[in-house]
Amino acid sequence: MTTLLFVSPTDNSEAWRGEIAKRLPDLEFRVWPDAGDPAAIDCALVWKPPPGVLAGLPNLRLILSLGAGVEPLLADPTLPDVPLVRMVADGLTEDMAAYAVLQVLRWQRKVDAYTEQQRAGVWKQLGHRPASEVRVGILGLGVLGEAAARALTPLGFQVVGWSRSAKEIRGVETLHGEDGLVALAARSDFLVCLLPLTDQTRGILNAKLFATLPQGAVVINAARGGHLVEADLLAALESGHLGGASLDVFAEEPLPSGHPFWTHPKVHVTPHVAGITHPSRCADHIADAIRRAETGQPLLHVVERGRGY
Ligand code: NDP
Ligand code: OXD
Repeated sequence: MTTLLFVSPTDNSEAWRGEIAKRLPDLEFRVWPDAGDPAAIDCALVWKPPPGVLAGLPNLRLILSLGAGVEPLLADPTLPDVPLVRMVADGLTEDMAAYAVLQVLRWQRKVDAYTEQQRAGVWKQLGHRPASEVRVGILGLGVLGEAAARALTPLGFQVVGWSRSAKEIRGVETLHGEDGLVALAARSDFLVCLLPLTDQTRGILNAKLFATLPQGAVVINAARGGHLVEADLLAALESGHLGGASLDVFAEEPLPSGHPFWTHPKVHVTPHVAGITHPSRCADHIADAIRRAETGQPLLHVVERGRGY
């Protein structure tokens, strides 16, 4: 029988307790810091645990991440060397695909401009480019990037995606490698970032990449704040080269008050909600991983620590 320690400063432990109990009634669910005997704990379900907490569990054999992105965990040098399974669940994937569609449509269909017109009582058609003439580039073709691509193609958008290894996705042009990145940027009216944050991807949304984007392009970052060089984005918006940005993630979260993004007329801010780990929609994934660990079956979605995702 598994004894699980839940460690998260932000997630609702009682909601998770309830959803996991429905699936694994025999599991013992403890919530940090009330860990009881640390030697009894064999599994941890975590989001941004304080560094060192997991190292204090001598019999830990499985770490389950409440997030899809695991770079905060990998940043802890004391993280125990046991399998680390990241969050891959339909609920989260659907949420992220919907966010990508929402943000592309809000700019393409001029939602903000029409909202302003409504407030002013103005009836004026602004026109828009048909989806078939709009090119969307997606950085990262993993679980979330592929789902975003699959959600955008039926709407008629021309979708091109970029990954580390070569990929084939029906209806989507796929590129990889350095050259692939430049080719993708050159033909992205919208650039959607869904990469993991690693040493290779940190700061990838920078002045050099922005210069390659077509005039008026919009940057959508739903991955991590560390991907974006904020000053470069502000400069590209000020110069008029970029047409706007939708940002869900930031170098510092919560976004500090007074930060220029809060009031920038071309920046749309959301508070890290693009893909939410709803307990009711994501507990199946957690229960499946625990059952696999208990019965010695191969684990799915294990992080490759060497590559950082
Ligand atoms: P995956 O691991 O499934 O996919 C990552 C993709 O990025 C893969 O296609 C991978 O290529 C590609 N990639 C990684 N490194 C490189 C590189 N150096 N060059 C080119 N491509 C690269 O991750 P997910 O899709 O599940 O999640 C992506 C990220 O989204 C998470 O890491 C997290 O940071 C963020 N996220 C944000 C949320 C929010 O609410 N804002 C919610 C959930 C996640 P390959 O396929 O070749 O390995
Ligand atoms: C995640 C996130 O990585 O919520 O899942 O950002």
